[in-house]
Amino acid sequence: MEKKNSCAGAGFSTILWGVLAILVVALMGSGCAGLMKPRIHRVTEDVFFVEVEEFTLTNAKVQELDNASGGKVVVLQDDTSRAEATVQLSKGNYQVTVYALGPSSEEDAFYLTAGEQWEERLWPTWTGEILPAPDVSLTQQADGPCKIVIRFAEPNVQLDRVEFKRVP
Ligand SMILES: [Ca+2]
Repeated sequence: MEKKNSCAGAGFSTILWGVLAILVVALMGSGCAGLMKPRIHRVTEDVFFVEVEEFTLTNAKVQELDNASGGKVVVLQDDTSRAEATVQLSKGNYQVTVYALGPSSEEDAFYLTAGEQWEERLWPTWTGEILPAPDVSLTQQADGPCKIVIRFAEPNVQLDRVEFKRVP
């Protein structure tokens, strides 16, 4: 009887550890879980883009803009604002480019984190029209999801799309 009891005890704790392990994995994965997976718009074999308006948005406003890709842009409202998404990437090297409109030089900066890279403060090359910000290099170690986060730096920046270009 005692042996049986200890066996049953072991079985129960195994189940408990199993449940704990599942919880831990779920928590670790929650960095990407639940984020929007925007549609991939392929331009060439090595280039595609995603619309920022299809990201998971926190304290951000979607606006219509005629010459924007998809006819829409996202404006982050304040320093709590962010636009986040998970993009499925094949293993390899990429240049990530955010296209945005900054109305003025005091209203054009944002922060970008692409995958495991450091967060970078970026702004489009000129004001008043939708233009690319400088490329950020990204290495995807294995086929799988890559998290993209754009954070508020300055007001009224109109974020249009994020382009991925495969590079050697
Ligand atoms: Ca757009």
